[in-house]
Amino acid sequence: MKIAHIEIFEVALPMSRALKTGFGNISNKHELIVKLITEDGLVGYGESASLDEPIYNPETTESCKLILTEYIAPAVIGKSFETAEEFREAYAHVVGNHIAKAGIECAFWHLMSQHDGRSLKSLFGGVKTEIAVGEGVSIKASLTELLDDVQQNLDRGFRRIKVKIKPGWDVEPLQAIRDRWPDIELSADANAAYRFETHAKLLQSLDRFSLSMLEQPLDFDDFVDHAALQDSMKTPICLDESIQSLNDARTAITLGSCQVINIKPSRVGGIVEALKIHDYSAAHGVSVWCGGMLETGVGRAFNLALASKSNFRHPADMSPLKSFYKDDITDPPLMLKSNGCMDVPDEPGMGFRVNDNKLQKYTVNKIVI
Ligand code: OSB
Ligand code: MG
Repeated sequence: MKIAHIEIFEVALPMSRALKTGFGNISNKHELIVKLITEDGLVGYGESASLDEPIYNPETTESCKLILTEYIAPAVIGKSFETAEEFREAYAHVVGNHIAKAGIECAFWHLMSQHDGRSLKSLFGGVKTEIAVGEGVSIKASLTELLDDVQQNLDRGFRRIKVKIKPGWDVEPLQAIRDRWPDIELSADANAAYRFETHAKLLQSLDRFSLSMLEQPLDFDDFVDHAALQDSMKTPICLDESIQSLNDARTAITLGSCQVINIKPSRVGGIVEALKIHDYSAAHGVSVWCGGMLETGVGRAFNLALASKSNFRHPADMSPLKSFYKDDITDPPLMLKSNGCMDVPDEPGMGFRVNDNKLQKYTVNKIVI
Protein backbone atom coordinates (compact mmCIF):
# COMPACT_ATOMS: atom_id res chain seq x y z
CA MET A 1 0.00 0.00 0.00
CA LYS A 2 1.43 3.31 -1.11
CA ILE A 3 0.75 6.32 1.14
CA ALA A 4 -0.34 9.13 -1.19
CA HIS A 5 -1.80 11.74 1.19
CA ILE A 6 -1.82 12.44 4.90
CA GLU A 7 -4.22 14.70 6.77
CA ILE A 8 -4.05 15.61 10.44
CA PHE A 9 -7.15 16.92 12.18
CA GLU A 10 -6.76 18.67 15.50
CA VAL A 11 -10.06 18.04 17.24
CA ALA A 12 -11.57 19.43 20.42
CA LEU A 13 -14.54 17.44 21.66
CA PRO A 14 -16.53 19.29 24.31
CA MET A 15 -16.01 17.54 27.64
CA SER A 16 -18.92 16.83 29.95
CA ARG A 17 -16.69 16.55 33.01
CA ALA A 18 -13.04 16.93 33.95
CA LEU A 19 -10.71 14.07 34.92
CA LYS A 20 -8.98 14.97 38.19
CA THR A 21 -5.83 13.02 38.97
CA GLY A 22 -2.65 13.02 41.03
CA PHE A 23 -0.85 14.84 38.16
CA GLY A 24 -3.51 17.52 37.67
CA ASN A 25 -6.81 18.05 35.90
CA ILE A 26 -7.84 17.42 32.34
CA SER A 27 -10.77 19.67 31.49
CA ASN A 28 -9.83 20.47 27.89
CA LYS A 29 -8.39 18.14 25.36
CA HIS A 30 -7.16 18.79 21.83
CA GLU A 31 -5.97 15.71 20.06
CA LEU A 32 -5.10 14.53 16.61
CA ILE A 33 -6.94 12.30 14.18
CA VAL A 34 -4.50 11.06 11.56
CA LYS A 35 -5.92 10.17 8.14
CA LEU A 36 -3.85 8.16 5.66
CA ILE A 37 -4.99 7.89 2.06
CA THR A 38 -3.41 5.33 -0.24
CA GLU A 39 -2.72 5.58 -3.93
CA ASP A 40 -5.71 3.26 -4.45
CA GLY A 41 -8.02 5.49 -2.42
CA LEU A 42 -8.19 3.47 0.81
CA VAL A 43 -8.67 5.68 3.87
CA GLY A 44 -7.28 4.81 7.31
CA TYR A 45 -7.81 6.67 10.57
CA GLY A 46 -5.82 6.64 13.78
CA GLU A 47 -5.66 8.82 16.87
CA SER A 48 -2.84 10.52 18.73
CA ALA A 49 -4.63 10.85 22.07
CA SER A 50 -2.38 13.57 23.42
CA LEU A 51 -3.07 15.84 26.36
CA ASP A 52 -2.77 19.60 25.96
CA GLU A 53 -0.09 19.80 28.64
CA PRO A 54 2.97 17.60 29.38
CA ILE A 55 1.63 16.45 32.75
CA TYR A 56 1.21 12.72 32.15
CA ASN A 57 4.15 12.12 29.82
CA PRO A 58 6.43 14.60 28.02
CA GLU A 59 4.21 14.91 24.95
CA THR A 60 1.52 17.48 24.17
CA THR A 61 -0.90 18.00 21.30
CA GLU A 62 1.45 20.65 19.92
CA SER A 63 4.49 18.35 20.14
CA CYS A 64 2.59 15.54 18.42
CA LYS A 65 1.54 17.89 15.62
CA LEU A 66 5.12 19.05 15.12
CA ILE A 67 6.69 15.60 15.19
CA LEU A 68 4.07 14.11 12.88
CA THR A 69 4.27 16.98 10.40
CA GLU A 70 8.00 17.58 10.35
CA TYR A 71 9.46 14.13 10.91
CA ILE A 72 7.09 11.17 10.70
CA ALA A 73 4.75 12.03 7.81
CA PRO A 74 7.66 12.95 5.48
CA ALA A 75 9.24 9.55 6.24
CA VAL A 76 6.22 7.56 5.03
CA ILE A 77 4.58 9.68 2.32
CA GLY A 78 5.05 8.40 -1.21
CA LYS A 79 6.34 5.05 0.07
CA SER A 80 4.82 1.57 -0.01
CA PHE A 81 4.45 -0.73 2.99
CA GLU A 82 3.21 -4.28 3.41
CA THR A 83 3.24 -4.61 7.20
CA ALA A 84 2.93 -2.40 10.28
CA GLU A 85 6.45 -3.43 11.34
CA GLU A 86 7.79 -2.16 8.01
CA PHE A 87 5.72 1.01 8.34
CA ARG A 88 7.11 1.92 11.75
CA GLU A 89 10.64 1.11 10.60
CA ALA A 90 10.35 4.13 8.24
CA TYR A 91 10.34 6.52 11.21
CA ALA A 92 12.31 4.42 13.73
CA HIS A 93 15.01 7.13 13.72
CA VAL A 94 12.57 9.39 15.59
CA VAL A 95 13.22 8.78 19.29
CA GLY A 96 10.34 8.68 21.80
CA ASN A 97 7.23 10.68 20.87
CA HIS A 98 5.07 7.61 21.35
CA ILE A 99 1.68 9.29 21.28
CA ALA A 100 2.52 10.90 17.94
CA LYS A 101 3.70 7.54 16.56
CA ALA A 102 0.69 5.60 17.83
CA GLY A 103 -1.73 7.81 15.85
CA ILE A 104 -0.15 7.19 12.49
CA GLU A 105 0.60 3.51 13.16
CA CYS A 106 -3.05 2.87 14.06
CA ALA A 107 -4.12 4.57 10.82
CA PHE A 108 -1.88 2.11 8.98
CA TRP A 109 -3.48 -0.85 10.81
CA HIS A 110 -6.87 0.51 9.72
CA LEU A 111 -5.66 0.52 6.10
CA MET A 112 -4.37 -3.05 6.44
CA SER A 113 -7.63 -4.19 7.92
CA GLN A 114 -9.54 -2.96 4.86
CA HIS A 115 -6.88 -4.10 2.40
CA ASP A 116 -6.76 -7.65 3.85
CA GLY A 117 -10.52 -7.83 4.61
CA ARG A 118 -9.78 -8.73 8.25
CA SER A 119 -10.94 -7.15 11.50
CA LEU A 120 -8.50 -5.35 13.79
CA LYS A 121 -9.29 -8.08 16.31
CA SER A 122 -8.14 -10.74 13.88
CA LEU A 123 -5.02 -8.75 12.84
CA PHE A 124 -4.07 -8.31 16.51
CA GLY A 125 -4.75 -11.97 17.39
CA GLY A 126 -7.74 -11.18 19.62
CA VAL A 127 -9.86 -14.03 20.93
CA LYS A 128 -12.67 -12.52 23.03
CA THR A 129 -16.08 -11.57 21.65
CA GLU A 130 -16.69 -9.09 24.50
CA ILE A 131 -14.49 -7.40 27.05
CA ALA A 132 -15.23 -6.31 30.62
CA VAL A 133 -15.19 -2.54 31.22
CA GLY A 134 -14.39 -0.54 34.35
CA GLU A 135 -14.67 3.15 35.14
CA GLY A 136 -12.40 5.65 36.83
CA VAL A 137 -13.50 8.05 39.54
CA SER A 138 -11.78 11.44 39.78
CA ILE A 139 -10.40 13.05 42.90
CA LYS A 140 -13.43 14.74 44.49
CA ALA A 141 -14.14 17.67 46.75
CA SER A 142 -15.96 15.47 49.29
CA LEU A 143 -16.65 11.84 50.25
CA THR A 144 -20.35 12.36 49.52
CA GLU A 145 -19.54 13.37 45.94
CA LEU A 146 -17.22 10.37 45.62
CA LEU A 147 -19.79 7.85 46.89
CA ASP A 148 -22.47 9.32 44.60
CA ASP A 149 -20.15 8.94 41.63
CA VAL A 150 -19.26 5.35 42.52
CA GLN A 151 -22.96 4.53 42.95
CA GLN A 152 -23.78 5.95 39.52
CA ASN A 153 -21.00 3.96 37.89
CA LEU A 154 -22.09 0.74 39.58
CA ASP A 155 -25.68 1.44 38.49
CA ARG A 156 -24.47 1.82 34.91
CA GLY A 157 -22.96 -1.66 35.13
CA PHE A 158 -19.21 -1.01 35.22
CA ARG A 159 -17.32 -4.07 36.40
CA ARG A 160 -14.51 -2.32 38.28
CA ILE A 161 -14.12 1.04 40.00
CA LYS A 162 -10.70 2.72 39.81
CA VAL A 163 -10.27 5.54 42.29
CA LYS A 164 -7.79 8.30 41.57
CA ILE A 165 -5.73 8.95 44.70
CA LYS A 166 -3.03 11.38 45.81
CA PRO A 167 -1.42 12.23 49.16
CA GLY A 168 -4.24 13.48 51.40
CA TRP A 169 -6.93 11.71 49.32
CA ASP A 170 -6.29 7.99 49.76
CA VAL A 171 -7.14 6.10 52.97
CA GLU A 172 -10.37 7.99 53.67
CA PRO A 173 -11.97 7.63 50.23
CA LEU A 174 -10.96 3.95 49.97
CA GLN A 175 -12.29 3.26 53.47
CA ALA A 176 -15.57 5.00 52.66
CA ILE A 177 -16.02 2.92 49.50
CA ARG A 178 -15.12 -0.35 51.21
CA ASP A 179 -17.49 0.41 54.13
CA ARG A 180 -20.35 0.69 51.66
CA TRP A 181 -19.28 -1.91 49.05
CA PRO A 182 -17.06 -4.56 50.70
CA ASP A 183 -17.04 -6.83 47.64
CA ILE A 184 -16.77 -4.73 44.47
CA GLU A 185 -13.66 -4.95 42.29
CA LEU A 186 -11.80 -1.83 43.39
CA SER A 187 -8.42 -0.41 42.37
CA ALA A 188 -6.53 2.83 43.01
CA ASP A 189 -4.50 4.90 40.55
CA ALA A 190 -1.93 7.26 42.10
CA ASN A 191 -0.54 8.65 38.83
CA ALA A 192 2.99 8.80 40.29
CA ALA A 193 2.03 11.15 43.14
CA TYR A 194 3.88 9.34 45.98
CA ARG A 195 7.52 8.86 47.02
CA PHE A 196 8.88 5.68 48.57
CA GLU A 197 10.90 7.50 51.25
CA THR A 198 7.95 9.51 52.45
CA HIS A 199 4.96 7.25 51.79
CA ALA A 200 6.02 3.59 51.99
CA LYS A 201 4.11 2.92 55.24
CA LEU A 202 0.98 4.64 54.04
CA LEU A 203 1.01 2.74 50.75
CA GLN A 204 1.56 -0.59 52.55
CA SER A 205 -1.45 0.18 54.73
CA LEU A 206 -3.65 0.15 51.60
CA ASP A 207 -3.33 -3.67 51.64
CA ARG A 208 -6.32 -3.78 53.97
CA PHE A 209 -8.67 -2.59 51.21
CA SER A 210 -8.18 -5.71 49.07
CA LEU A 211 -7.56 -3.67 45.94
CA SER A 212 -7.28 -5.59 42.69
CA MET A 213 -4.24 -3.39 42.03
CA LEU A 214 -2.46 -0.20 43.03
CA GLU A 215 -1.54 1.67 39.86
CA GLN A 216 1.65 3.71 39.45
CA PRO A 217 2.25 4.88 43.03
CA LEU A 218 5.81 6.21 42.40
CA ASP A 219 7.78 8.13 39.79
CA PHE A 220 7.60 6.93 36.18
CA ASP A 221 11.33 6.08 36.03
CA ASP A 222 11.60 4.55 39.50
CA PHE A 223 11.71 0.79 38.87
CA VAL A 224 13.87 0.16 41.91
CA ASP A 225 11.56 1.67 44.53
CA HIS A 226 8.53 0.12 42.87
CA ALA A 227 10.26 -3.26 43.32
CA ALA A 228 10.94 -2.53 47.00
CA LEU A 229 7.34 -1.43 47.49
CA GLN A 230 5.94 -4.48 45.68
CA ASP A 231 8.13 -6.68 47.85
CA SER A 232 6.65 -5.09 50.97
CA MET A 233 2.95 -5.32 50.12
CA LYS A 234 0.36 -7.89 49.05
CA THR A 235 -1.62 -5.66 46.69
CA PRO A 236 -0.43 -6.15 43.11
CA ILE A 237 1.31 -3.05 41.81
CA CYS A 238 0.35 -2.10 38.26
CA LEU A 239 2.62 0.13 36.20
CA ASP A 240 1.17 2.68 33.77
CA GLU A 241 3.44 5.73 33.26
CA SER A 242 6.59 3.59 33.72
CA ILE A 243 5.92 1.29 30.77
CA GLN A 244 6.79 3.12 27.57
CA SER A 245 8.25 0.17 25.69
CA LEU A 246 8.95 -3.56 25.72
CA ASN A 247 12.30 -2.77 27.34
CA ASP A 248 10.51 -1.01 30.21
CA ALA A 249 8.28 -4.07 30.64
CA ARG A 250 11.38 -6.30 30.71
CA THR A 251 12.99 -4.07 33.34
CA ALA A 252 9.85 -4.00 35.50
CA ILE A 253 9.25 -7.74 35.31
CA THR A 254 12.91 -8.63 35.81
CA LEU A 255 13.19 -6.40 38.89
CA GLY A 256 9.78 -7.38 40.28
CA SER A 257 8.53 -3.78 40.12
CA CYS A 258 4.96 -4.85 39.35
CA GLN A 259 2.60 -7.79 38.99
CA VAL A 260 0.32 -6.16 36.43
CA ILE A 261 0.92 -3.89 33.41
CA ASN A 262 -1.44 -1.28 32.02
CA ILE A 263 -1.00 -1.24 28.24
CA LYS A 264 -2.04 1.87 26.33
CA PRO A 265 -1.13 1.81 22.64
CA SER A 266 -0.68 5.62 22.87
CA ARG A 267 1.91 5.48 25.60
CA VAL A 268 4.00 2.74 23.98
CA GLY A 269 4.03 4.12 20.42
CA GLY A 270 1.39 1.91 18.85
CA ILE A 271 -0.02 -1.56 18.46
CA VAL A 272 3.20 -3.30 17.37
CA GLU A 273 4.89 -2.44 20.68
CA ALA A 274 1.69 -3.14 22.65
CA LEU A 275 1.56 -6.66 21.17
CA LYS A 276 5.19 -7.27 22.14
CA ILE A 277 4.51 -6.17 25.72
CA HIS A 278 1.40 -8.36 25.83
CA ASP A 279 3.32 -11.42 24.66
CA TYR A 280 6.33 -10.86 26.90
CA SER A 281 4.09 -10.32 29.93
CA ALA A 282 2.09 -13.45 29.14
CA ALA A 283 5.29 -15.50 28.85
CA HIS A 284 6.35 -14.26 32.30
CA GLY A 285 3.02 -14.79 34.08
CA VAL A 286 2.24 -11.08 34.35
CA SER A 287 -1.30 -10.06 33.42
CA VAL A 288 -2.10 -6.88 31.50
CA TRP A 289 -5.12 -4.67 30.98
CA CYS A 290 -6.00 -1.88 28.59
CA GLY A 291 -6.00 1.63 30.00
CA GLY A 292 -7.18 4.73 28.17
CA MET A 293 -6.16 8.28 27.33
CA LEU A 294 -9.68 9.65 27.01
CA GLU A 295 -9.64 8.69 23.33
CA THR A 296 -12.45 9.47 20.92
CA GLY A 297 -14.22 6.50 19.33
CA VAL A 298 -11.30 6.19 16.89
CA GLY A 299 -8.68 5.49 19.54
CA ARG A 300 -11.09 3.39 21.59
CA ALA A 301 -11.73 1.13 18.56
CA PHE A 302 -8.07 0.07 18.54
CA ASN A 303 -8.02 -0.36 22.34
CA LEU A 304 -11.13 -2.52 22.19
CA ALA A 305 -9.67 -4.85 19.56
CA LEU A 306 -6.36 -5.05 21.44
CA ALA A 307 -8.09 -5.82 24.75
CA SER A 308 -9.67 -8.90 23.15
CA LYS A 309 -6.30 -10.69 23.40
CA SER A 310 -6.00 -13.49 25.91
CA ASN A 311 -3.65 -11.96 28.50
CA PHE A 312 -5.85 -8.87 29.01
CA ARG A 313 -7.26 -10.14 32.29
CA HIS A 314 -8.74 -7.07 34.01
CA PRO A 315 -11.58 -4.71 33.03
CA ALA A 316 -10.52 -2.00 30.54
CA ASP A 317 -10.84 1.80 30.82
CA MET A 318 -13.29 2.20 27.99
CA SER A 319 -15.93 4.73 29.06
CA PRO A 320 -18.81 4.89 26.63
CA LEU A 321 -19.92 8.20 25.13
CA LYS A 322 -21.13 10.83 27.62
CA SER A 323 -18.79 9.71 30.41
CA PHE A 324 -16.26 12.39 29.49
CA TYR A 325 -17.44 13.85 26.19
CA LYS A 326 -20.73 15.35 25.08
CA ASP A 327 -20.36 13.95 21.58
CA ASP A 328 -18.07 11.73 19.51
CA ILE A 329 -16.81 11.57 15.94
CA THR A 330 -17.66 7.91 15.32
CA ASP A 331 -20.89 5.97 14.76
CA PRO A 332 -22.29 3.93 16.34
CA PRO A 333 -21.35 5.06 19.87
CA LEU A 334 -19.46 2.69 22.16
CA MET A 335 -22.12 0.77 24.08
CA LEU A 336 -21.82 -0.68 27.56
CA LYS A 337 -24.06 -3.75 27.80
CA SER A 338 -26.02 -4.54 30.94
CA ASN A 339 -23.41 -7.18 31.85
CA GLY A 340 -20.73 -4.45 32.04
CA CYS A 341 -19.06 -5.59 28.81
CA MET A 342 -18.55 -4.19 25.33
CA ASP A 343 -18.76 -6.23 22.16
CA VAL A 344 -15.57 -6.47 20.13
CA PRO A 345 -16.25 -5.72 16.44
CA ASP A 346 -15.06 -8.49 14.15
CA GLU A 347 -15.50 -7.14 10.63
CA PRO A 348 -12.97 -5.48 8.33
CA GLY A 349 -12.33 -1.86 9.32
CA MET A 350 -12.27 -0.52 12.84
CA GLY A 351 -15.87 -1.50 13.57
CA PHE A 352 -16.93 2.15 13.83
CA ARG A 353 -17.43 4.73 11.08
CA VAL A 354 -15.80 8.12 11.28
CA ASN A 355 -18.62 10.63 10.90
CA ASP A 356 -17.20 13.22 8.48
CA ASN A 357 -19.66 15.93 9.52
CA LYS A 358 -18.74 15.56 13.16
CA LEU A 359 -15.04 15.33 12.41
CA GLN A 360 -15.34 18.65 10.55
CA LYS A 361 -17.48 20.17 13.26
CA TYR A 362 -14.95 19.50 16.03
CA THR A 363 -11.81 20.19 13.98
CA VAL A 364 -10.10 23.40 15.05
CA ASN A 365 -7.06 23.02 12.81
CA LYS A 366 -6.25 20.82 9.83
CA ILE A 367 -2.86 20.05 8.29
CA VAL A 368 -2.57 18.52 4.83
CA ILE A 369 0.71 16.89 3.89
O1 OSB B 1 -3.76 7.29 34.49
O2 OSB B 1 -5.00 6.08 33.28
C1 OSB B 1 -4.52 7.18 33.55
C2 OSB B 1 -6.17 9.69 31.19
C3 OSB B 1 -5.09 10.44 30.78
C4 OSB B 1 -3.85 10.17 31.32
C5 OSB B 1 -3.69 9.14 32.26
C6 OSB B 1 -4.77 8.37 32.65
C7 OSB B 1 -6.03 8.68 32.13
C8 OSB B 1 -7.24 7.98 32.54
C9 OSB B 1 -8.37 7.97 31.57
O3 OSB B 1 -7.36 7.51 33.65
C10 OSB B 1 -9.13 6.71 31.55
C11 OSB B 1 -9.94 6.59 30.29
O4 OSB B 1 -9.43 6.85 29.18
O5 OSB B 1 -11.12 6.22 30.39
MG1 MG C 1 -3.12 5.31 35.17
